[in-house]
Amino acid sequence: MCILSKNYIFIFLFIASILVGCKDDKKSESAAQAPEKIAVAVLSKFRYTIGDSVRFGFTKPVVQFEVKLNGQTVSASQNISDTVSISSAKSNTGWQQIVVTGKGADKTDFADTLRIELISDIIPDEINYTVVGRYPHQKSSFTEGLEFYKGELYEGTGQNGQSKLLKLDLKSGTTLDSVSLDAKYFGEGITIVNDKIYQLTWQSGVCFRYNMDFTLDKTFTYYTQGWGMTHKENTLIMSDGSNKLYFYNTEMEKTGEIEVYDNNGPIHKLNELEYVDGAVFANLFESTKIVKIDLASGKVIGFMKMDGIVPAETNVGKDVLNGIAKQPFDDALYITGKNWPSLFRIKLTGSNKNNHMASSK
Ligand SMILES: [Ca+2]
Repeated sequence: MCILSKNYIFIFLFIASILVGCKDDKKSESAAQAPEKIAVAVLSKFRYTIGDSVRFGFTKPVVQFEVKLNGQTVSASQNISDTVSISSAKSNTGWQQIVVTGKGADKTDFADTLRIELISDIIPDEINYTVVGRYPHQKSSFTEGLEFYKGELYEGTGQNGQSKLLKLDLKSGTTLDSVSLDAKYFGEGITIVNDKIYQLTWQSGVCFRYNMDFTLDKTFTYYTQGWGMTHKENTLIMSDGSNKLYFYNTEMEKTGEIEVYDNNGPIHKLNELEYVDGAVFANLFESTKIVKIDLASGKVIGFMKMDGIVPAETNVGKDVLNGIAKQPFDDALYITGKNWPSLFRIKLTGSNKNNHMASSK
């Protein structure tokens, strides 16, 4: 019995030693077969202002090469110091892919992928405004979304156990209709398209779609966090707390995204949104600033300082500004915040021009 056990132990150790040996063999085999990848095309820096020439060099003599920017072949000029320049003038803001392929003087082919970050070439204008109206806002509402539809005001609110979709009387602030979310959901941005109301949730990845009588029509899922929401025609526009805006069709299938930048870098914490004439107004989380984003390019073209309307009694850092709505027939914006007692009607009164073009960094 004892001898048998010893034999088993011996056999086990023998097999184990073979397995370990095989593993080591594989390791040395794969190390021998995988040559080190040495980049031929290298960037001197990765961040550029749109319009700059993007420059890269070669680490060895090259006899021919081709450059693709986001999959499109672009013309590249090579100067006497062997650096290559391509134009970034037609690109959008954000991260872009450059692929350089070619042949070295040693007759070996190469293919290198480079990554550049393009920041905006526009200095945003400060947009001025005056407060022209003030309405009551329910202090119990932790505002996450605000939108007018066919003359009626709708609000989405957050916090687990307190999240609601509300239809409100603007003048009195009283509730005309409401539906509560299950306590496991933290309600976020809302938008209304073709008589359907969409409501995001923060971290659940679930979007609810309601009929105009507040009955649930459909639920969708998505892969990011849910923050703000608005729409342009039939395209839903969504933020997730980053510097990105995501585009979805009305069945919540993603159709695109843009990265939002000003002339200094990415603009993070995009929160509640409102689409107006080719631009999206977004308030920035934990800030009293609203930025105006050109939807075609991702560039911030203007900003508003909202410090003047933050109610004195708000809980600083928690009861932040988070509600922007535009009445289609009213040349004004309606602004409120989380648990604010008031909803303000403001008129934009022009902007301080900043000569627009930013210099290269
Ligand atoms: Ca809005």
